[in-house]
Amino acid sequence: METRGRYTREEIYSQPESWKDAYEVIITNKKAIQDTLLFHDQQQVLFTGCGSTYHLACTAAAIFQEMTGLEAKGIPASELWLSPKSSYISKGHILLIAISRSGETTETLQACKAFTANNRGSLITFACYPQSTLTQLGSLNLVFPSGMEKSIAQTRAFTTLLLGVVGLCAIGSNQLEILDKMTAISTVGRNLLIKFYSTAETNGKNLGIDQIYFLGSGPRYGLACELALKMKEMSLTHSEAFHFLEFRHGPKAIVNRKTLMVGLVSEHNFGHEFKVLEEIKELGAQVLTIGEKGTDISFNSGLEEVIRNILYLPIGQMMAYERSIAKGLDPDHPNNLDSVVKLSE
Ligand code: F1P
Repeated sequence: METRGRYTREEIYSQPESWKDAYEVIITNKKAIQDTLLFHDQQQVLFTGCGSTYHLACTAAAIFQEMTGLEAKGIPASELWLSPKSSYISKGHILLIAISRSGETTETLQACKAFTANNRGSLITFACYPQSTLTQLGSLNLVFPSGMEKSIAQTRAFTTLLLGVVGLCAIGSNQLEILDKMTAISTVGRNLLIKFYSTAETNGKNLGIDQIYFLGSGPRYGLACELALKMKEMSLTHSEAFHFLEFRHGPKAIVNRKTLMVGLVSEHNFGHEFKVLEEIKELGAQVLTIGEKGTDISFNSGLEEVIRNILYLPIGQMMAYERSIAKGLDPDHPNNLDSVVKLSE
């Protein structure tokens, strides 16, 4: 029995169960979310985090803006902390949503403390660990314990917090029908992991590949960044993320026969996105497509895009896990990393 990566593997496979608990957290806090979001006239909406949770912040901001029509931006917590003038508007009420698995990352805590001390607006926090420092800082603190993890690289935490964010956006935009439909995601996720396990394994174990790129646009750009980070952390592979059409503007030069291109394909820009992938294939790269239908890995979920976005993650995470094992590494213990970055202040 392989013991390397056993926590990561368990965390990846248990995601659909964890999503159910996250949904309950959102339902329990529905009124508090409505009160916090609707009470003020927000002049600026920012999502923040570090590493994985920064990528989540980027996806969250895109979803928030799509659903509410209000401008929103994802920004690393270190920028809010160290470069507040270039991050915040100078006047007006700001909504800051801070996301952290541990609730203990120094930059995130520092950014939130300064935000509150300077009376900049409302702070909502998302974390997985009850009693962590971050959960004491917001006007509303949402805690998702089912996302807690033993391994360093985030997998279950990321998607669990993402589901929480989608719930918050559904409530904030008063699209309560989206909230109702979110209950279907766990079953779809479970079936997806079973059905496409071998595709993830085959692609992950292919050591003939030495560079892996992820393409995603709109809310999927943050997801593409997160999957590239998984590849780096777990499998020490050169990996980057790009917006689909940006890939033609330079990055295309690095494509060769050892390239795997993973496309997080959307439904409404399917045609444009597939053209990019076809060009990359002609250059000799291998291409793997993930999307609702007509792709190598198809969700066939029938769910709204905002809900099914979460489904892009598990297969990419599995690929990183399999590649790590195939390279003789331990996915639970990436090189040079700790699960939380705590800086001496
Ligand atoms: C964020 C984070 C992780 C990363 C690394 C260090 O932590 O950057 O994404 O994998 O292990 O910490 P958190 O603030 O979400 O707990």
